[in-house]
Formats: sequence, C-alpha cells, structure tokens
Amino acid sequence: MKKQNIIGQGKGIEGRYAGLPDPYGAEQHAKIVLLPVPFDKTSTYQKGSDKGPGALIEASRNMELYDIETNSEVYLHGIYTDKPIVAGTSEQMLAMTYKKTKEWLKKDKFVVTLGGEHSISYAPVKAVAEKYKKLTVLQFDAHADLQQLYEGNPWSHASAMARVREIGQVSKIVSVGIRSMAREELALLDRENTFFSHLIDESDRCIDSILEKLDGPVYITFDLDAFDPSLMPSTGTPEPGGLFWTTAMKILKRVFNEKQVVGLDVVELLPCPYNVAPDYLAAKLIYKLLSYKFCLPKG
Ligand SMILES: [Mn+2]
Repeated sequence: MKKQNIIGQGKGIEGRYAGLPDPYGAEQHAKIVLLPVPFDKTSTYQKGSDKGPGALIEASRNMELYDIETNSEVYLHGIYTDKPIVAGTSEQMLAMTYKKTKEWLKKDKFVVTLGGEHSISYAPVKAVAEKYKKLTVLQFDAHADLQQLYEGNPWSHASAMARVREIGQVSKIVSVGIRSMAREELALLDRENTFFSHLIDESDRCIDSILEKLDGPVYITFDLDAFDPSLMPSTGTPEPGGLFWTTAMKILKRVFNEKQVVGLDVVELLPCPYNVAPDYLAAKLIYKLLSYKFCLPKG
C-alpha cells in the first residue's frame, strides 16, 4: 500500500507527469513515454502553446491516480516524461521529434506527444505510421487544418492535417468536432470522414457512425480546441460550439475498447496563469486515455 501516499496533491516530482517517483516514472520501467514538444512558431491568433507541456505536467502533479471508471491505476505501468524537444525552426522540430518517436517505438513504448501547436503532429504520425501500416488518424479538432499553405508556410498549424494526409502510410483521416474552416478547405475536405461538431451527440447511433470509419490501427491527434471553450478556454483559436467532456469520453472509450490505438498526441494548450482548470483538464485527458488504453477490459 506504500504507493498510496507518494504522489498526488502536487507532492510528486517536479517536471514529471503525475509527479511519478521511481520506479513508476523511470524510463526502464515505463510502458508509456510522454514526449513534450514546446513549439509555437506559426500561431496566428494567440501565442503561447510552447508553454503548454510545462503547464500540463505541472497540473498533472495534482491528480489523484486511481481511475474510478476503470477501477485501475494506470501509472503502475510506468509513465516516463522525456526531455522536451527544443528547436528553432519547424523543420528542426519535426526532424528531432520524428527521430525521438522512432527510438521509443523501437523500444515498444506507447508514445504520447505533447504540443505545442498542431503542426508538431506530423512527426509522431509519420513515425507511428511506419511501424503500424494502414494507419487511420482520428483527429479531434475545431478546425479542418487542411490549408495547403498558410501565410506561405507549409508547416503552419493551419496546414497540420494537409501534411499528415501526405504521409504515404496513413490510409485515412477521420475528423471529429470540426466547426470552423475556410471556403477553400471545403473542396479538400473528406466529407465522408468528417463529423461536424453540430451533428455530434452521445447517442449510440452517432458514435457507431464514427467507429465504423476507423479501419486498422488508430492514431489519435487531439487538438484541445475540439472541446467547447467554456471547458477549454486555454487554446490559441477558441471556437464556440465544441465537444463536452462526457461526449468526448464516450466516443474515446469506445475507440479504445474496439480498436487498436497505437499513438496519441495532445496539442494546442495555451495556458492562462489565472485559470489552471484547463491545464488540469488536459493532464486528466491524457490520464483518462491511458487508463482506457491499458486498463479497460477488452470487449
Ligand atoms: Mn488543429
């Protein structure tokens, strides 16, 4: 029972997700690796998502680590917080993140990449897609992110999914929560595989229709602006009419239960110093998804 009193309530180790002491936070023991990529160079509305990983990790030290829903403590599988990727340009950041993700995948770790702006996702998706062929990317996002170029930059956050779509081993992208886009993106949109926010509810029929689109291994890229801004105001481009926690969890629980999820990123947390609740939500989102991944009885 010793494990009960070592963590939570901000008493864990600084700079480590959930404040995990060894052996739970140690590299050798860990099934899971968190890779922080504090990169924000192309944002156009509000900047500051480079502060996201740090704020998320700090908030995570205050979590209670027993998950009621799955009756489990996923940290017992080990969660290692890697050193942040520090890079000056998009190209450098992507090259370093890709290389690091490949290394962890070779060691059979489940990699969770923390943004930073959404453009970081290209690197982990590419690495994961080379290991797990015919990958479906499940995108939670308010925005389509399909602009070919944005302000002349192919690596803009607004082009994140345009680049992911070009990765050969990615068979398709399924997008959930979309509610803002440019007219020129309409022609680029894969309408069949897009679930607009205003059409999403918690019904089995709706969730079935999302699940039906997912083939083969699944990578989840979670842009926090998919959530309604009343829940997640701390993001660079907040957009009303988003998903709420229970709906998102209902969808995600079924995805983890019925599909093989092989990678995950959580991006676009732009912390506000006067409101830590969204940082905590982002930390908890990861903990919840890891609980679904490793502690859900398959069925
Ligand atoms: Mn996005």
